[in-house]
Amino acid sequence: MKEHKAGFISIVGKPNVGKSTLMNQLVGEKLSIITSKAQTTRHRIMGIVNGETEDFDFQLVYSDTPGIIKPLYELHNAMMEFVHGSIEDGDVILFVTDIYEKYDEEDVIQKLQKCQSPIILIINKIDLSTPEIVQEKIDHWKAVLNPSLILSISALQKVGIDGLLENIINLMPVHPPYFPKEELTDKPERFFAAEIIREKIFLNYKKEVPYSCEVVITAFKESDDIIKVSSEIYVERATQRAILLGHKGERIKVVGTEARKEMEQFFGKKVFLEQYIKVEPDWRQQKNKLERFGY
Ligand code: GDP
Ligand code: K
Ligand code: MG
Repeated sequence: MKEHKAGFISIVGKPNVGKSTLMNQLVGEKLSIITSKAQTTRHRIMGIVNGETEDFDFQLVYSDTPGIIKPLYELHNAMMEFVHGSIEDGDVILFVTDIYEKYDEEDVIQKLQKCQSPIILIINKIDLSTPEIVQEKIDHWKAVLNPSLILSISALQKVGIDGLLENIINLMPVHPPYFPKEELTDKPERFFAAEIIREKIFLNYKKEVPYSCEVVITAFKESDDIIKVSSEIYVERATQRAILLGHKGERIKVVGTEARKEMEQFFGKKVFLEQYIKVEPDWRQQKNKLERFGY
């Protein structure tokens, strides 16, 4: 019998450095939504990978997390709780930075310095950089954090991912699996349906509107050949509802079509999608409303 290794790998870092892109590459599935906007990821999302090497079987449980920010809303406090929980649970921390990152991350560094688990510091987006700049970043991070390992990668172009994977597996403790071997994630299908809609909203609207939206799946009924999904999109103000709808509802229709197509790919089945837009004043500021939305 081979030995079994298993552990939690927490992916943390500032907004937009490529955490979700990296998570999806490591898991081999698009579990986490990706946009060029900061604060797209609001929850801790686990992605589970099972595999084997010559010497042992393994289960890697990755957590993608929201980008580290200074909280402005009650929602942000809940998001940062996911990040702190992740750092505390991680057997290995992947601290993701990119070649643009400004050196103003005191708060994060303090938290990481106290962390007992090994930290792999990742410099992402090297496809947009030069070896000289990458070396500068490596020197900087050695000086301020001195992590167990520094790797430079391009999550988008899959450069350096295999090397990273090898290092992660090496650092995993001997432990039985935490999740059944057929499970891909800790989140239910409804969660992904809502996230897919949220991503399409982020991609189709500018400025504040996507940030004011929350998506709730009110029905998810799967039969042999189709999944019927009903969703409610909450905004904070009637004006945002009008923007979301667009003239004669044309703009939200685009969101619906894009989301339905992606759901069909994700679930491998035809999807019928319903969308309702509702106003829930100041939901981002109110604890009881956030709880209802799962924060
Ligand atoms: P997160 O906020 O840290 O989760 O970052 P995302 O994964 O959402 O990515 C933010 C933006 O950076 C998206 O537009 C990605 O396509 C882009 N991105 C991520 N990784 C890379 C990379 O290696 N190279 C380049 N050029 N862009 C990347
Ligand atoms: K992002
Ligand atoms: Mg993200």
